[in-house]
Amino acid sequence: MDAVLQQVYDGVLNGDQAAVMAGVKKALDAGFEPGLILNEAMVSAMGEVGRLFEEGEYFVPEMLISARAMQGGLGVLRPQLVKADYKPIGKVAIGTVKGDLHDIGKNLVSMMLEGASFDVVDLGTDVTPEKFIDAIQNQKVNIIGMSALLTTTMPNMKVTIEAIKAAGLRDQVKIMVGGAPVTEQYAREIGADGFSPDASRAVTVARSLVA
Ligand code: B1M
Repeated sequence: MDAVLQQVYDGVLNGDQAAVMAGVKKALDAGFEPGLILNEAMVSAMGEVGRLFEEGEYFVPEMLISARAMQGGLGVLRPQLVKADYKPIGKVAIGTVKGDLHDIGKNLVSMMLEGASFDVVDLGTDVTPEKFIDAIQNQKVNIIGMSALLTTTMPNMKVTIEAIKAAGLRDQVKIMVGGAPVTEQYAREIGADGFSPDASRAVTVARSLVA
């Protein structure tokens, strides 16, 4: 790996936010594509953090400081990922489902959607079905996006869809789901309209949902 990308990778792995932010700036100045910096250096380092956690070498505090370091780098990358010529093609309310605090993937999906000219309402983390319903009723969104990283919070996607149905709003929105444990089959089973395994394909799916 190129030295500057390695600096970003190591910074995420070691939870060194300043090194990640400086490394991302350097990589952008050196002409690296924002998507390449994101995937080769940052997302892959986060995958390694997960592996070290599984092996008992990293614990929650290490995961947390790595996540903060990655968020710092995303802050620097964001303007490059989001296009300037903004003309919304749809409105998406997105959040992590109730009980889930993992927001890095959700933030990436939001950025990519903004970059693809969607208006994005970020509902944040630990979002209750009521909050999603409120967004449909009061923010005129076309798409609800739900993210879950835990097998224990995934079922709250189904709970939210059932609540949207019970509120009589299901035909007013399309529902897109994603997150590491979520699969296409699971998305179908719970009655979602779309699934994406990553942030860039989330844009393709969202486009097809508003087409
Ligand atoms: Co947590 N954590 N964590 N964690 N954490 C995982 C998810 C875990 C797999 C680690 C492991 O054991 N290997 C494991 C889950 C196991 C399971 O359920 N099967 C786990 C656990 C157990 C936990 C706790 C329970 C730990 C504890 O307290 N004992 C706890 C739970 C907290 C909670 O949510 N209630 C916890 C806490 C945390 C931190 C707070 C420390 C931190 C999160 C900080 C933050 O997000 N602000 C954290 C982190 C960093 C991770 C790992 C290491 C990295 C997650 C990440 O950011 N990945 C993770 C291990 C791993 O994933 N390898 C792990 C990078 C991100 C870019 O990928 O989020 O998958 P991802 O998003 C992708 C796609 O999934 C997709 O696009 C994104 C970009 O391409 N996508 C969508 C995501 N949402 C989408 C929505 C869409 C479409 C696509 O449409 C709407």
